[in-house]
Amino acid sequence: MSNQVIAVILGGGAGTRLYPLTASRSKPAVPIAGKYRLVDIPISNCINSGINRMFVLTQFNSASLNKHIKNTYHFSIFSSAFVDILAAEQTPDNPSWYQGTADAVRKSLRHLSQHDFEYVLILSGDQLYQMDFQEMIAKHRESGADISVATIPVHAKEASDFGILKADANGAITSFIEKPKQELLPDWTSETSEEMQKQGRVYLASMGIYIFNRKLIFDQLTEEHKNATDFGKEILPKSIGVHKIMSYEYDGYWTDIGNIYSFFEANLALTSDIPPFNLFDNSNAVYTRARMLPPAKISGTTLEKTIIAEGSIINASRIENSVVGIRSRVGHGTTIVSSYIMGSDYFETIEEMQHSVERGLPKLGIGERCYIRNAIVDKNCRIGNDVRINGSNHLENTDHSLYTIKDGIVVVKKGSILPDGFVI
Ligand code: ADQ
Ligand code: ADP
Repeated sequence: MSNQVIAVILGGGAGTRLYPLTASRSKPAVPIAGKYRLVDIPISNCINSGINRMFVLTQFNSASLNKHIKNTYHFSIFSSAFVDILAAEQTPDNPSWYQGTADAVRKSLRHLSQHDFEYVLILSGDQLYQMDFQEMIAKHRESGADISVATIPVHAKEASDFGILKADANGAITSFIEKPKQELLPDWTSETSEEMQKQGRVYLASMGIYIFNRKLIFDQLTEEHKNATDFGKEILPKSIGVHKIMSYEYDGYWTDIGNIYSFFEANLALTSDIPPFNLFDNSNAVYTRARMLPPAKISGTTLEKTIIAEGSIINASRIENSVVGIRSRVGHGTTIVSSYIMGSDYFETIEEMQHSVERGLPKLGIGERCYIRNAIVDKNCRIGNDVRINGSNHLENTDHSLYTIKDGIVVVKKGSILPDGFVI
């Protein structure tokens, strides 16, 4: 079945919701879980589902994304597999960036048309989940659908963030509204399973995962809705009653990680005893670049519910409920609580460290006697000694040259230098 499906991964719009993590890289390249990048999630799901032809659509083409894809996804020359990045590009007839999800797919049609496939699987690039797409494709085919939408029951408090739909007893979608206002919600409840009802999850949300039949995607984007820019706002609601559009209900773990708060929560959730997203699953491996890093070295540190990635050198006093990424260096006496430290892209040599110290520059990594709580520290930061970062809801949202505060989470920008004694 794999050669009947081609996947299109939507790698991000303007990227403002994950700012400042997207200030100097495209969204698919944002590092997660200490050693992966966002784009590894949908790509791994595709590979584990036997789908091995993928386009990643991105608004701008960062060096880190290119390098990551090029160095990670190597396929045999005897297979048709590929992961290709399509960055929004100006051509004589397309002077602009992707205007939205449908517009992004429209501009990729000329690349898609060169391949053999029956179905196109459209995926978001900012979700954490492990899903077997073959089951969804089989249902799509069995039901004779033109379009299938993966759906999941959600609570009232999240329902306004999603496309919400209603389906009949056979799963055919009968109505759809993109991000309904809270006051409209009473009209949009569904008869979800008993278990879901018990949890208060009575709204059927679109997961932003779609299957379209080949002919239909071309027809819709070039003729029927040739000016539509979004799937959720335009294409899906307008397809109801015109095409057969089915709901594929999913009941596994799935979370949107499109903003700083949800990104932070999803990373920290990986540290619980049995995390809902399982990195330790043989049959659902998450792929990433093989970096040949040395094992982590830890001394004198109390670790509680913490992930430490390869290449790290940790001398901290205590690290709790945190994710510590590749090549992190943390000095003596430091405490880190509920934080995501992304790590570094390179090691500093002993000479470079001495040179930094002589120039009064903090060494790469986190210094001594620091206290860091509720923070995301982006890659390649130099945090001096006795620095205090204490994220909390009392802090106002701000954007400083070295850090941004969003929803009480302090995000230290990539490559920032925080001098000794700095306090946030
Ligand atoms: P959102 O995620 O809010 O809702 P959107 O911002 O359109 O919708 O993003 C969908 C995906 O496409 C994201 O991965 C995003 O990064 C990417 N994307 C957005 N604009 C893009 C562009 N111009 N070029 C390339 N990629 C782009 C959607 C649906 C809802 C559904 C939720 C589920 O519209 O109906 O409930 O996803 O998360
Ligand atoms: P990001 O992971 O933040 O998206 P990139 O992958 O674009 O960043 O950039 C990281 C790359 O930059 C790494 O491959 C690393 O080799 C290189 N790099 C950056 N700074 C240095 C440095 N001082 N010495 C060696 N390599 C560096």
